[in-house]
Amino acid sequence: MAANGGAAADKVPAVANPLSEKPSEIASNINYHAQFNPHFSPLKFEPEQAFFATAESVRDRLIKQWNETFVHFHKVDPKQTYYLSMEYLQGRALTNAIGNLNIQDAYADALNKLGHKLEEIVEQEKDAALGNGGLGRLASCFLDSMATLNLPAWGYGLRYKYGLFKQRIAKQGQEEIAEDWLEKFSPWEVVRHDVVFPVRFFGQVEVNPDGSRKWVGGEVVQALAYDVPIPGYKTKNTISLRLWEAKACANDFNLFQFNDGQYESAAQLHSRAQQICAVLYPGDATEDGKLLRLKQQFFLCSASLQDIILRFKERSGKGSREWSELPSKVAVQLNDTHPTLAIPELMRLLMDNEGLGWDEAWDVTTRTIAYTNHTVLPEALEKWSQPVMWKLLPRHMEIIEEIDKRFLALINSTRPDLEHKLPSMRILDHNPQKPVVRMANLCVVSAHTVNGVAQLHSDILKAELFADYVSVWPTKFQNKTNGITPRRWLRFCSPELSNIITKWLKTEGWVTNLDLLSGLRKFADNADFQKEWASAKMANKKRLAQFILRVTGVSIDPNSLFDIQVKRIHEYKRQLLNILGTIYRYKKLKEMSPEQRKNTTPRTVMIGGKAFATYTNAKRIVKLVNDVGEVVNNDPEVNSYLKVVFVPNYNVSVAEMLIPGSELSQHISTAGMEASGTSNMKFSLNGCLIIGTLDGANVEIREEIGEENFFLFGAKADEVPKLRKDRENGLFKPDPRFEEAKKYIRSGAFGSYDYNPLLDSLEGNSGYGRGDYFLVGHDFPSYMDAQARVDEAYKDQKKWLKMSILSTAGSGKFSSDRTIAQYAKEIWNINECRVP
Ligand code: T68
Repeated sequence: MAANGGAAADKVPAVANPLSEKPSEIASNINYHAQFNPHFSPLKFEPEQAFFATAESVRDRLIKQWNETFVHFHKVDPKQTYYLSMEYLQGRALTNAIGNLNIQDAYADALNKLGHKLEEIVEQEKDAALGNGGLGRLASCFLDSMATLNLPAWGYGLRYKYGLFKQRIAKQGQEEIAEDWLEKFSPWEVVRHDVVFPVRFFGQVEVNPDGSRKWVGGEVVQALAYDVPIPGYKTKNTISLRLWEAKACANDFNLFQFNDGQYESAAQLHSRAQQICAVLYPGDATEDGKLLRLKQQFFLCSASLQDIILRFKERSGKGSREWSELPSKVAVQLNDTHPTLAIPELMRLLMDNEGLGWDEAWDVTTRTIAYTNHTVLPEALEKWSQPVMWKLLPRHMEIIEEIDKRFLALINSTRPDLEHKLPSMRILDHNPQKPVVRMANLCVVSAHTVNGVAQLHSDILKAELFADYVSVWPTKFQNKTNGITPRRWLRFCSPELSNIITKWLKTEGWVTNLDLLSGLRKFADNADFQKEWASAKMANKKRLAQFILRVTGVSIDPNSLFDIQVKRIHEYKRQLLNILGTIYRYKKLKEMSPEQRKNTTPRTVMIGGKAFATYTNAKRIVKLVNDVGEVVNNDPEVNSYLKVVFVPNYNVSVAEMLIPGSELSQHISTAGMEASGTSNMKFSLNGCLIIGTLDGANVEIREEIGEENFFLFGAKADEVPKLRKDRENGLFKPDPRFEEAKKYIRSGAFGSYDYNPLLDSLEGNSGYGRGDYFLVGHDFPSYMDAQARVDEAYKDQKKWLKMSILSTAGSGKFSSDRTIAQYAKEIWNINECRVP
C-alpha cells in the first residue's frame, strides 16, 4: 500500500474540486481527506483508512445537496412528514451513496489510482444496525424512497451507542457481543451543536393560578441532534435522518464532589443520561430495564416534537400562524406503538407551553398523527404499567386519563350498543393486579389513520384486533402493503442481474419505476435471455459460496439448489419446520443406495438469524441448526447431496450477499402471524422462488407472480383457530414423517444437547408455547409435499429459469416507492418538493 502522503501523489493534482466527477480529482480528494483530516497516524493508507477518506469525500458532495434541500424546503414551506421510529436498520452507506449519486465508476477508477479496489473498501464499513429486523429495515427503505420521490420528509430516531448485538456461534450455541458501530466513528453523521432540547423525566405537576398545568422538577437531560444524510437516487434531494443522543446538562457535573474524591456521585447525572441511548432494546426482564425502554421512547418523542414545533414556528415568519394550521404543515407517522408517547407529548406542548385549550389541542393532535401497526402477536402489543408511567411521566398520565375519559363518554353517548365492549376498547386497563396503559388503543383512539402492512394483515386488524373500533370510525383503517427499495435490493446488490435487466428492457427506468419489470415476462422463454440470466445467478452463487466458506469454513457446491431462510429466529416464523424437514431429508438420503441418491436434487440449506437474548426456544433452534450442520456436512455418504449451513450474524450486508445468490427461499410462518414480511419481496425481486404459506405479503406476491411460480403449502389463516381447537380436543393425528424426524433428534443423532424441551413444545394438546401452538405438525406433510415439488421443478432447469424470471417480472408492486407514494397521497397529504 502507498503511504497516504505519497499515495500516487504524482498522478493526481494536489487540490481538487470536491464536486468533480473526474476520477483523478476524486482520487486527489480522497487523498486530501487522508492527509488533512487524518483519523489515523500518517504513513499508512490501508483499506480502513481508505474507507474513511473515501466516505468523507462522498460526504462532501452529499453535504452540498443536503444543504440545498434543507434551504429549499425552508423556502417553499410545504407540508412535511416526520417518520418517528425507534429503529432504523441502515446497513452500510457507501455503496448506496455513490450508487444514488451515480458515480460508482468514477469512484472505482479513483480508488484504483490509489492502489485500492472499491469492492474491498466498501467491506470496511460497519453496518449501522439500529434496529431488530423487519420494522427497522422497513424504516430505512422508506427513507430511501422518500428522498428518491423528492418528498419533504424526515426520519427521527435514536443514536444508540450499541446497536443490535453481534451473534457468535459457540459450542453452547448463540452468544451475544456488543456491537460497537461507533468504535472509531461514523463518517456519515454530522453533530448539530445548535440543535439541543431539554427532555424531562419524573417530577410533578403544578397548577398555575389561571388553572393551567405545568410539569416541573424531576431530572432533565439534553437531546442533541446527529444528522445523517439520505440521498435520493439520481436526484439532488437529500433528506435527513435525525438521531438524538442524550447528554447531561453542562452544570450537572458536580465539581465540588469530584474534588472531594467522590468521583462516581460527581458524574452520576452524566452516566444516567448516557444510559438512555446506550443500547437498542434494553432487556426488559427487570423493572429497571422496562423503565429505561420507556425513557427511550419518551426521549425520542419529546425531542422530535419540540424540534417539529420549533420548525413550524420558524417557518411561520413573524409568528402569525394559527395552531390550527399545524396539520396542514406537519404529518407525524408512528412506526408501531413504540413512539405512542408523541400523542400526549404533543397535547402537553400545545396546552402547557403554547396555551391551547383541550379541544383545540386535541383537534390539532388527532389531525397530525397517524399510526402503523406491524403485529398482531399478543406479546408484542405494548402495555405499560400505570404506576411506572405516573412516576416517570405524571403530566402525560393526566392527559392519557383525560383521553380515556372522553373516549368513554363518546362511546356512552353515541354508541351505547358498544358499552359491553368498553373494558377491552379502553386505553386504561384498571385490572387491580396489573393496571396498564394499552398503547395500541391509545393510538387507535387518537390517530386519524391506522394502517396494516399487507392486505391480509390489514384485513385481520379490521376483523379481529381493532374490530370494535371499525364501527366507530369506519374510514380510519387502511392498508399499505410494505415495499423494499429496488436500489439497495437489486440495482446495487446484484449488478450482474441489473445489467441484464437494463439491457433487455432497453432502459434503466425500472430502478425508479419497478412496474417496468413486467416487460421481462415476454422474454421468460427466450433461450438467450435465460442463458444470460442463469450465468448472472451462477456468478452470484459462486460469490455467495466463497462468502460461506470464509465465514463458516463450510464448502458448498454452486451447482446445488441454494435454499435460504434468513430472518429473526421466532417460533411463529417456523425455522423449526425447515430444520425438521431437512432432518427428514437427511435420514432418507442415508437410507438410500448410492444409485438412488443420484436421482435426488442436491441442496444447500442455509439458515440465519438472531435469537433475542432471553428467548430460550429460539436459541435452542439456533443450536439445533448448527448441530445438524455439523453432522450432515461431515457425513461423506451424503454430503454431496445435502449441506446445512447456519449463517452467523445475519445483518443487512450479509443479506446483500445472500439474496442475489438464492434460488429458493422459505417464508413459512403460521398463517395469520407474519404481518407482512419484506425479505420475501427481496428474494422474489432477485429471481428466487418462494416456498411459503398464505401469510402476510406472500399472498400478494403469489398473486403478482402467478400461483404456478409459488410453492404453496399449509393451513390458511382462517383455518388456524379451528385447527388449534381440534388439537385441544385430541383430534390431531401426526404425520409419520413428522414423528420420525422428531424421534431421530431424540435418539441423539445430532449430539447430546437436550432438545426435549423444544420437541415437547410441538407435542401435548394446548397452551401457548406448548401443544404445537404454531401448527408445525399440522403443516409438516403439506410442507414436505411442496418440497418434493421443488426438487422436481429444479430438475428441469429451463422451467426453473422461467419461474425465476417471472418472479422478478412480477415484483414491481413491491417497491417501497409505491408504498411511500401511497402513504404520501392517502395518509400524509404531502406533495413532491424537488430541489431545482
Ligand atoms: C415486523 N415487525 C413484522 N418488529 O414482524 C413483519 N417489535 O411481518 C413486517 O414485515 C415488518 O415488521 C415490517 O412491517 C418487527 O420487525 C420488531 O422488530 C419489534 C421491535 C421491537 C418491539 C416489537
